[in-house]
Amino acid sequence: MTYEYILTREEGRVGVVQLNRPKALNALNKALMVELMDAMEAYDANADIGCMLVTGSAKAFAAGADIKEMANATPVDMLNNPFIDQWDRLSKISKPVVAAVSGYALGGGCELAMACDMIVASESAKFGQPEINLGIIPGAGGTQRMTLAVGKAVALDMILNGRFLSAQEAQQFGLVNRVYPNESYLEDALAFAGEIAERAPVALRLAKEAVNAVFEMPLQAGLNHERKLFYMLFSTADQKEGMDAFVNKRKADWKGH
Ligand code: DAK
Repeated sequence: MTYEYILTREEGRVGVVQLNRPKALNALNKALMVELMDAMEAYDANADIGCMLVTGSAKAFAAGADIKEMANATPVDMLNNPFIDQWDRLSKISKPVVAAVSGYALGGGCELAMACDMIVASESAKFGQPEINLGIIPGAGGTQRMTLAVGKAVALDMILNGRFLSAQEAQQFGLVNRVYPNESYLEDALAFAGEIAERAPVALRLAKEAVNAVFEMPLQAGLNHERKLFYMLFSTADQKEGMDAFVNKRKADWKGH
């Protein structure tokens, strides 16, 4: 499959999707978002892929939604815009998704990184929700996910005041999992995603589902849900394989079912 705005490649069991609209700092237009989701859904359905890595360029993960594309929009244009539907597709991806951020992750770019499961960053990464400077507010999860990740004080500083977080600050506040040197961040991110990708696929999928339930359910309902997923894993070959491998002091050979 060839795309106009993204590049895809497989590195072992990692499906890499690289945003590739360098002249516009990877601004997220409608076509790019559709391509991104087509590629991610294809990797989600591919048993040879265990984890996805979404990345941009060294200068920009993504500088936001395409301002030029929406500058003259009416409310009804925005309502009918398939742009937002792509974010719903992203929330249905079942495999783990890591965002590897270098340079700018602003507005919708920051929201895209946060809609992934984990974020790793280069030292030069900058996270921001500067929509206030355009007379709007975040519209793809920024007010919610940023506040859940970093807390109200920092989130409001970013959203009301346009404050950018450095990679180090983002890690300190709990938005980012790892910060890597600029020279090696992509290799380091691939190694990070590669370790996840080698793990038992069904357990990975259910672990992601269980953690995400925290944001949807009261505690007791979440605990009950977790327990059912836990029981379900005892029907998999991989649970038998993982425990047998432990008992017999050998490396597990995951079957994926
Ligand atoms: N959109 C379109 N083009 C962009 C862009 C963007 N977000 N960001 C950069 N570009 C373009 C610039 O216009 C420029 O293009 P040319 O002039 O060369 O044609 C090129 O990329 C290089 O940018 P600069 O010349 O500005 O580069 P600098 O290094 O000087 O500055 C910068 C880099 C990242 C600080 C600056 O470009 C910047 O401030 N960019 C805008 C950042 C921003 O405001 N982002 C938030 C956008 S609003 C929705 C849900 C969510 C959203 C929308 C809808 N729905 C519910 C439907 C999200 C909204 C947003 O993200």
